[in-house]
Amino acid sequence: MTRLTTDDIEGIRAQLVEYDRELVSVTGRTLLGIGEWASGLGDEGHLQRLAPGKKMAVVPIRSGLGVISGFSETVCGILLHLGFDAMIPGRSDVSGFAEAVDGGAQVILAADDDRFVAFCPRQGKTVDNSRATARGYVAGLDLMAGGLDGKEVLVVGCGPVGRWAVEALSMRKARVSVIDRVAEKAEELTRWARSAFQADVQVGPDLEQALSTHHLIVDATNAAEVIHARHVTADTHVAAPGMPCGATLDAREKLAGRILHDPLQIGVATMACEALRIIHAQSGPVGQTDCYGAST
Ligand code: 2YC
Repeated sequence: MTRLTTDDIEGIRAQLVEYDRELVSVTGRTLLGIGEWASGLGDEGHLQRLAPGKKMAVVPIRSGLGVISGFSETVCGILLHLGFDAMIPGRSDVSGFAEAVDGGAQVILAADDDRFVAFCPRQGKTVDNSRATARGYVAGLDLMAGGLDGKEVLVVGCGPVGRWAVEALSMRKARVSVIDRVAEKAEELTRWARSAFQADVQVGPDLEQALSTHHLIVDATNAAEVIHARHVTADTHVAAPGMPCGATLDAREKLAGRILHDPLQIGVATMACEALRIIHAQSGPVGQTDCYGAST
């Protein structure tokens, strides 16, 4: 996913209550509810009973291009908004990790230039942001569209988010087509889907035709101006994770109420919910059957 800038994230914390209202109008659920739906925690509110007392930490990482001003604070603010006991240690990097663990954190979130990961040290497990973001946005599309079973969905962009979106869509029994500027990346993704979970994923036709014949679209590109107003009909719903948004301003106006897009929130909410399942599973079953049909 594209490296965020301070500008991308600066208003997020102050607008989380307003964003929840927007998400409820578009999907029927809040940020927490989408995270629960994405992570298989099922009914809204179940997680709230599990969240209190679960300590989380967000550790700033100075490697590579360094810290993004506001990134850790924004991630921490989203976790607090969801009801988790979240903090940022006084130190960064290894010292910050040690402080977090010593302080009893059961989930530690950290991002370098290549990956953003939630660590569950006691369980020896991790939650990857790209996979969680894909699952969160597919869950949101599922909620917007009233279910995806048997429906045709187009995934534009065959990078990590597109790959995990194909997995999440296939688990929800959607009929998936993928497209990428580099045709071989689309072909490779269909081969992986077939071998990894026996899904019959199609390589879409050219982009213009694919966008004109699909009403359910996941924009998993890191490009702007992929989806234009001419592609949008009254039945079109778009899930557009990360920056920049792939739908043009004109397209977003036509899509009002039928598009999901944010730089970080849905991905972090899904990471937190998936991490909670991991640490809670350690202490007895959660007792839900998740949206993937697996018992938890
Ligand atoms: O402030 C810090 O700790 C930095 N090391 C954070 C760098 C995050 C780089 N990644 C991104 O901006 C995007 C995020 C949406 C998550 C994945 N890529």
